[in-house]
Amino acid sequence: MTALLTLTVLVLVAIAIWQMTKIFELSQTKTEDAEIANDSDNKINGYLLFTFLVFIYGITIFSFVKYSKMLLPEAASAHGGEYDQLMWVSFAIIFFVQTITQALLHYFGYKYRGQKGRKALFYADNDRLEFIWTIIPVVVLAGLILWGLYTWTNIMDINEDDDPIVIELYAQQFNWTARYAGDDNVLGDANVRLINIDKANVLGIDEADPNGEDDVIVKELHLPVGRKVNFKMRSQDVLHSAYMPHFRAQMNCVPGMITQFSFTPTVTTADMRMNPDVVEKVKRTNAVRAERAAEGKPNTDPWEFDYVLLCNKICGKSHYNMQMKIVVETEEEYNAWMAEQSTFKQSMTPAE
Ligand SMILES: [Cu+2]
Repeated sequence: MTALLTLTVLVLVAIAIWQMTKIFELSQTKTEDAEIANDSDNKINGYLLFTFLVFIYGITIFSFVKYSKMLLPEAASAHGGEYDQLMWVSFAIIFFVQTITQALLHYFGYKYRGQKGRKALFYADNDRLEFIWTIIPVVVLAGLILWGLYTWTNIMDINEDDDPIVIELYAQQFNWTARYAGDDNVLGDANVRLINIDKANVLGIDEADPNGEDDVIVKELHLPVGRKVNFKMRSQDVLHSAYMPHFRAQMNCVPGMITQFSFTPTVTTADMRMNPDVVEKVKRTNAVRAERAAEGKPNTDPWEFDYVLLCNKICGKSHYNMQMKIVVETEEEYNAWMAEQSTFKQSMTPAE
């Protein structure tokens, strides 16, 4: 807020100075037409172009150095590598083209600046040049788009092969609930109209549907490593988006319909905690928290890395904190955890 105020004041002062300069100029008797740029004006603007070029290159390098550590660690899902590769190749191409075209743009702006006596050359067209600068983007973009489509089709191919676990992710303002399909691996029918808080039926599971009896409702998502998961998303109220950044997964949750996403987690939480990038990040975060603790501020407990499910649609005032912990573990740990959970039938409060 202080920064915004300072900025506003600075802008207002700049406008005031500019206006005063104009008044001063108007009050002077004109010796020459000051509104027409002369050679020295053009030269100054030409050099300013170079200064701006140095600025954008500088800020690019600065951002790379300073903010690269903010990027996500290696992907923790089977499809994540392919997804990252596509993104990095796109980045590299954009970066390469941007660097060269900006230099050319600013250099020519300087080289052909206005000069007394210089006349613009009328140059209709050059077929060869036109061909080159059309065909190169066509080939590169076609390649990227085809590769992207191929990757997209691979990632979005949701099927029942390889015995996936079926899990529902239920979104509401402002929390997540997960529902496992249970022993039969079939989710019971559900509808928001069937929600019955008195009977602890928070997800509106159809009590008459036998498939729902063994469903398991939880507030922490556990996934066995290496096993494919088919997620079915629902929303109770508004648009939400189930975002699992470490698995490179995101799918909108739309009221009134079921959306799907499928992936196979490949790295357990325990292994990801040993990833060098994650170790670094935890260290940095905890250093900040230790500082806050020293100043007597709240929220200073040391942080331990965990996968998270976040909401990625601005769905209301507590959107920022709409999250659920995800634990990726071995098959044995997962089975042991699942054995402790109670089914929908067991957890339902009998009607009085
Ligand atoms: Cu949300």
